[in-house]
Amino acid sequence: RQMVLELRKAIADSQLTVVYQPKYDLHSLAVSGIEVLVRWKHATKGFISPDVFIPLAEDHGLTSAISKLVVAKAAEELGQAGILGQPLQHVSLNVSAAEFNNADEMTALTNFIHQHQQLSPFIRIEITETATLTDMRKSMEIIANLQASGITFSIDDFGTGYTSLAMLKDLTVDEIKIDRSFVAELEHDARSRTIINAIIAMAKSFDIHVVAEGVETANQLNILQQLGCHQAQGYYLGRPMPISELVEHIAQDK
Ligand code: G
Ligand code: G
Ligand code: MN
Ligand code: NA
Repeated sequence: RQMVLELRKAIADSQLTVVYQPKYDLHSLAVSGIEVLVRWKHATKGFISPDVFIPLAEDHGLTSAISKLVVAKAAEELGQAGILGQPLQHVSLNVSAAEFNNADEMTALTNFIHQHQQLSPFIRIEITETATLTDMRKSMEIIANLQASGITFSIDDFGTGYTSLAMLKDLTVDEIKIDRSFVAELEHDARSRTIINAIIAMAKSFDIHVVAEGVETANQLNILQQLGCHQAQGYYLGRPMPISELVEHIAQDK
């Protein structure tokens, strides 16, 4: 409807911008990665959440255009800021299920990423756990193609689906992000702590990097550190922010 037209126009006119949420290394307590998150700055409605417009984009075949815009914007801003590699080791992008399950679109995205040579070595792609479910064999192939080109792969919202364990068995993932619902209960619920502990132990034995998402308190951070989690992300550590704030945020680490 009206909103789809506006979204198409927003894509064409570059009304979409990106923000960056820091990911902290729990050993050094310094920023070691970021997640890139898209924002729609609407002329009259203010910022529209991706929770609203990504599903719309999925329904109208606009996700690959959005991904390209996000990559181009991140390449420009991060390149100019001079923080790629030092300190950023990973730049994570969210790719939606509709795009991930389309092999041609993933090939196009991979090629587009590699056109940005400063950025491409750091790119990590996040897929929500449920997005990989539709066809496990196809997912394996798509992930293998990404990895062959040097792009690493992460499972977002890990633990929320019904196939978490099957995924660890069959997919060669580089990273998992423990869903924030487990992190939220960490302090008061021994069972959540036990689950996180088990996820970390299992991931480590597969040589998979573990990130905890949704860290909102110092206490959660402490517990995650004690459990040996590699990296953490959340409002306590840093909200999604524009590039200028990210640069300041990183400078304050030192
Ligand atoms: O950043 P925020 O909390 O508003 O994100 C809401 C949802 O939108 C999250 O599930 C997030 O993964 C998703 N999202 C954010 N940026 C992008 C993007 O560039 N592409 C896709 N496909 N999803 C995104
Ligand atoms: O689904 P995904 O993990 O990609 O969603 C990313 C979004 O999660 C971020 O853009 C941000 O809006 C939200 N987020 C990040 N940190 C926190 C947090 O500590 N608490 C909550 N409730 N949401 C967070
Ligand atoms: Mn994510
Ligand atoms: Na997530």
